[in-house]
Formats: sequence, C-alpha cells, structure tokens
Amino acid sequence: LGSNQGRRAANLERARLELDAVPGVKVRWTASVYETAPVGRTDQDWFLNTVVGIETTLTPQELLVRLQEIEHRFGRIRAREKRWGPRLIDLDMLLYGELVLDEPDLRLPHPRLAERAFAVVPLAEINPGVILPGGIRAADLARRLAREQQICLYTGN
Ligand code: PH2
Ligand code: MG
Ligand code: MG
Repeated sequence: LGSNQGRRAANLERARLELDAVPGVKVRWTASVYETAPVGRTDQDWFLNTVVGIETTLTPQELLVRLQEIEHRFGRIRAREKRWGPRLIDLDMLLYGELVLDEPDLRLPHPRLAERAFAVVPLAEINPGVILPGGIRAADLARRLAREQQICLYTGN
C-alpha cells in the first residue's frame, strides 16, 4: 500500500479497511507504516508505505479487480497519471502464496519487489522467512535494501 498525496496515513488506513471489507478477503497481518523516498521519479513527495497480509478465497485476477476498485473509489484515474508518479493510494499485489504468474496485467511475484526497500522492509515484518525472487529471505534482503534506500519508521510526527 502506498500514498504520497493528501492525508497519507489516513489513506493507507482507509484502504486497509476497504480491503478487509471485500467479500472473500480477510486482512490478517499489518506491518508498520514507513516513510520512504520516492523511487522511479524522484521529483515528488515522500510516500508512506505499508504491507498487509491477507487470507483470501479470490483468485489473483479477482483480487486485482478489487484492488483497482478501491483505488478508483479514492478518485484515481489511471489514464491521467504518470507511471511512478504521485498518487493518493496505490495497491499492489506483491505475492500470492508461492504462485508465479506472468500475464499482461498481473505478474507475480511483483516484478520489482526485490529491488524496493519500501515493499520488502514492511513485508519482512510480516513474513521474515519468505523467500523472494533471487532466492533470498525477506529479512535478509530488507536489511540490505534499507542500507541503500531512504526509509524510516513513520511515527506520525
Ligand atoms: N510507488 C511507485 C513508484 N515509486 N516510491 C515509494 N517510495 N513508494 C511507492 O509506493 C512508490 C514509489 C509506483 O507505484
Ligand atoms: Mg506501485
Ligand atoms: Mg499499482
């Protein structure tokens, strides 16, 4: 979950609640919120990011549609925004169990997951032992990425 516009922390919390309210989705784990330097396009505000772990009976494609519906309810209009640009809320699927999927609109694990401290650090809180692309444990990769990228625990101050 990511947000770098508006009330960022409130956006993350609302998205988490909306996700939990989706039929067939239960949010089981929630990582801390981190403030993170923008990756990809650096000329934008810092993000708040977190990761949630869910249990679901939905397929990845069904879940993707639900994530996009939530983004849409925040007023996100994809056609009007830049890739990697500012956003009120961004909901990305990082992993779906151990599934590997390569479809035009959905690749799992998320193709850039293992490069991004803002995803791996909170993920490692929830599941330190999960093996990420590259064959490395989330906790080990998180430690490495956190040294290279700007990320700090968000306390609300
Ligand atoms: N999301 C992006 C691009 N860059 N940078 C940070 N720090 N956090 C994000 O969630 C993020 C980003 C595209 O979705
Ligand atoms: Mg994203
Ligand atoms: Mg996205």
